Amino acid sequence: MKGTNVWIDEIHENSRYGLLGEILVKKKTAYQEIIIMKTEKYGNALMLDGCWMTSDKEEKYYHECLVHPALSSLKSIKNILVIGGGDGGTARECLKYKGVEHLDLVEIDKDVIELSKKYLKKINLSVWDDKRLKINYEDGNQWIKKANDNYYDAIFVDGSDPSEFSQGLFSAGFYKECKRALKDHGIFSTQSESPEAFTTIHVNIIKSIKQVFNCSSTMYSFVPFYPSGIWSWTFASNEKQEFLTPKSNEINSIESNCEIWSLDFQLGAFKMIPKKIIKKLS
Ligand code: SPD
Repeated sequence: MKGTNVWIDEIHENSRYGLLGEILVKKKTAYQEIIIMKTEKYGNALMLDGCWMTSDKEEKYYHECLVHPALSSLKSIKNILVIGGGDGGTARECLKYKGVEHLDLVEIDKDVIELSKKYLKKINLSVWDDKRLKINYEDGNQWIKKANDNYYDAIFVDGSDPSEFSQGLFSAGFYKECKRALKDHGIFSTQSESPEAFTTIHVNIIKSIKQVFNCSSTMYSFVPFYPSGIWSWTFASNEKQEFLTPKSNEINSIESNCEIWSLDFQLGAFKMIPKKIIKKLS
C-alpha cells in the first residue's frame, strides 16, 4: 500500500539484512522479481530475486571499487564492456573518464534499466544521455561469445549473485571468452562476492580466474547492506598487474570526484585479504 512502511529482508544463511521503507515497485519479469523501495536510511534501493543490489546512499562503496582500479591504471580505455549493471552505476563511473569513447552495456532484463531510469536517478544521473553509451538487451554470456578477439580495453562484470540465469557469469568458460575479447593490455574486473557470507563462491571465483588469466588480485572493502558487509572485487589481466598501480593523468580529477575510492584506499584494499581465504586458496 502506498505510503506504508514495511520491512524487506534479504535472507541469507539464516541471517536477515533488512530495510524499512515504502515499496515503490514490485514486478515479476521474465528473468527475476524486481523490488524498488524508498527507505529513510539508504534512499531508493533495488532488490533482485530477494538480494539487495544497490541503493542511492551506499552504491559508491560498490561501483567505485569495481571500476577505478581498472580504468585509472590503463593508458588506453577507448572501448569498454559492462555486463549487467542495469542500474547504471558502473557505467556512470566509467564515463567519468574522457578517454572512454564507447561503452557497451549488456543487460539481459530491460525492466531493470527502465525502472532504474525512473527510480534510481540519483545513481545513474545523466548516463543514459551520454552518446558514448550503447545499451544492448542481451545475455552477457551470449554477448561475449560473439565479441571480436582483442576488442575491449576493459570488461566489467556487474551481475547478481550466482543464480539459475546468472551463474554462467561465474564460470571459467566465461572468463576464457572475456580473456579472448580483451586487448593484450586489457583488464577484467568482476564483483567476486563476500569472503564471509559467500566463502565457497568467492574462493571458486578467484580460483577460476587464476586458471584463465596470467595475473589476478582481489580487493576487499565494505558494502554496508550486502550480507556480512564485507565484499570483494577481483581484477585480472594477461600482461602485468597494471591495476595495482593507477597512473592515468585523470587520477586527480577522478579522485576528487569519488566518495570512497582513492589511491590510498586502493592500496589498503588490495592488502585486506583475510588469512582464512589465503589458506583456502593455497
Ligand atoms: N549480493 C549482491 C551482489 C550484487 C552485485 N551487483 C550489484 C549491482 C550494482 N550495480
